[in-house]
Amino acid sequence: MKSGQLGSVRNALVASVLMAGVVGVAIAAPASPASALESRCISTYVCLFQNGNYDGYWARYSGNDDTYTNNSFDSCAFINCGLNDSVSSIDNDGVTYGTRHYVNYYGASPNSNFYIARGGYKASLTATYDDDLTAHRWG
Ligand SMILES: [Ca+2]
Ligand SMILES: [Ca+2]
Repeated sequence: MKSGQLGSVRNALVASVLMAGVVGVAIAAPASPASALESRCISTYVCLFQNGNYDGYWARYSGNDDTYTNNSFDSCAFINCGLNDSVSSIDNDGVTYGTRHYVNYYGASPNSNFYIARGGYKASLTATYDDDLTAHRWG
């Protein structure tokens, strides 16, 4: 093999390694909420956000809430922004339990719900849950 050929093989190899690196970054980027949340969602809390991608007003809970009726997001409590039927993303920073999130008040039947394991998060919610959550429980 001449040196020119070796050079182009090497260049092709470098290009494919760079491509692999770009793909790897593209896959990893959108998932983790850690950097955006660190100042708001802290260990042992579940954090509820008004908008997708952990944006907008937020509320954090260390306990259960069986109905969000009349609740406001923590970050705007004095201007009375409703928490009920407004949550669009969630970060569970629990260290022991996950949380179950309900469309209606806890105890209603039927009541669509989903579970987020401890340390889990959802940057967006499906249409069934987006802007419809009314309660959550740990466990
Ligand atoms: Ca929302
Ligand atoms: Ca609801």
